[in-house]
Amino acid sequence: MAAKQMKFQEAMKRLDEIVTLLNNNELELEEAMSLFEEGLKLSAQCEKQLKKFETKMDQLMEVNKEFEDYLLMRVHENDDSRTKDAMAYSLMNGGKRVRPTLLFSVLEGYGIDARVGYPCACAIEMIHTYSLIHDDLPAMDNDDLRRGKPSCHKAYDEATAILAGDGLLTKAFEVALDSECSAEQKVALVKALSWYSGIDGMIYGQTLDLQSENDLNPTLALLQEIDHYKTSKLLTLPLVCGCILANKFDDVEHFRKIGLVLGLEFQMQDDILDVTGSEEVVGKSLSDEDNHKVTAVSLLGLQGARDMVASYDETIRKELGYVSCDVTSLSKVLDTLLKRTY
Ligand code: GRG
Repeated sequence: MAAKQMKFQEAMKRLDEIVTLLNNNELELEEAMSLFEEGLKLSAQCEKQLKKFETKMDQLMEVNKEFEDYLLMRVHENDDSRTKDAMAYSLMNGGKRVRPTLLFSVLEGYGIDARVGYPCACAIEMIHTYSLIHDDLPAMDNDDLRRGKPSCHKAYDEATAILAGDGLLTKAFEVALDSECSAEQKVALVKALSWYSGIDGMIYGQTLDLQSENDLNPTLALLQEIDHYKTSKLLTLPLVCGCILANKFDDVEHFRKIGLVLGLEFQMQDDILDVTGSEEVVGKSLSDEDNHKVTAVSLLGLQGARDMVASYDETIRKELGYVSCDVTSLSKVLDTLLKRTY
């Protein structure tokens, strides 16, 4: 393959091979020279690609900073209150902004500026934050910490945390309606926000999760159903909203499939990391296994779970091939999300 046509990862891999071969000192002079030249070309190519990547990252950072300011501005609108402080505390508390990033990359694929997606991405992040605040409450998961900091009801109090969640959920719809698009698109956005996060979406997932708490032997199907609703629905929402904002309703079905599989894969990776991450540190599996928690990995085995991840990957790639936009940026975001090691 000509050096120019190689992808960055392939070029880096080849460079690594060349360095190893050259270090072995077992080559004829002519072969060593030819490899050296190939290495020089590849390293120039990688440097060029890295520069391009840096520029892209700078642009993304700019969007990120601007979006953070947008979130802060929207959450503090109108009169101050203790509830509003609590809303802002949780909204600006170090979330990874996975869902906004998904929305922005879909828009980029359609050639639309990320700013067009700010109101909708803000609305989704508000709904995501409300779900985390309520999930941490004593009546639910009873977590004192969220993202390593006191959870909302610990930083404020339980009643304020309930109101902060309610405030974020309801504000989300007001903010989404500020999207610059047609009335038909706005109706579709509001319907999607409600559908994916509501009682037939994420809330149903939380309901199933609560119901299954005392089930000591949940089936794989049940675990996947919980993930499907609790995780996948809110990861699908930004992809679907991206299509709606781009007025590409024909792509919705494919993005819906991608989002649903993405959530299952995201959770499966989490379960795998829970085992392998611990293994790396102490040489044996801990956490979920030691807590006797049944997970997809304990039901399928590590290899079975990895095979499942590979088949999810395959489905996502296939569906990405059907959508009408450029999926380069979205593919990178998905790779980063799914290949995480933390
Ligand atoms: C209370 C209605 C209600 C729902 C709660 C979101 C949720 C449902 C529970 C939180 C627990 C959990 C592990 C849910 C699965 C979804 C998920 C992976 C949430 C975390 O998303 P990230 O990683 O969070 O994007 P950050 O902190 O980066 O924003």
